Amino acid sequence: MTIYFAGSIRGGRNDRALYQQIIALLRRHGTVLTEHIGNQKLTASGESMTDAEIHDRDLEWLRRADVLVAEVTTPSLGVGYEIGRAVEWGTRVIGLYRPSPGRQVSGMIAGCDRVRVYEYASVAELEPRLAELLLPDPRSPIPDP
Ligand code: 6K6
Repeated sequence: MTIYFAGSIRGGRNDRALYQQIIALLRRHGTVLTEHIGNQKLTASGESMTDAEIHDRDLEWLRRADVLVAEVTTPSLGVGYEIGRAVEWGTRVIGLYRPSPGRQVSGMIAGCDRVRVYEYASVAELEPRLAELLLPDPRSPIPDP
């Protein structure tokens, strides 16, 4: 299984250690195309590629992925955009969200019937559920061709 993991970069890097842990779990289930998202050294301004190169490379990877796993707790325009493109292409999308007081996932994500948002409190809780979450949801509508 080819997995595209999405997590906030310019939206804020507070969760990057968590992204690393999730990526390590995902690697047990397939190839993760975006391991750099959890990289401690990757900052909002820290890569030598241009924005256009990043955009084009990431969309090419997303196009190849069987599933998009998006950590949506830290709101990010880029992650929202990737979710939108994946939905448009009929790619399976799993959102991972850690609820906290005063926060809510965007209605455009939580309200999209092609996105499964799984609420979790810790990576330890996520681990035993991951295999099941990565299975196609039989209730999902068949994507448009
Ligand atoms: C270079 C210059 C500035 O930032 C960089 C490195 N940036 C990125 N490298 C790789 N993927 C990126 C980068 N910026 C955004 N993305 C993609 O968008 C990733 O796949 C993330 O899931 C998502 C993060 O979007 P923002 O809006 O939080 O940055």
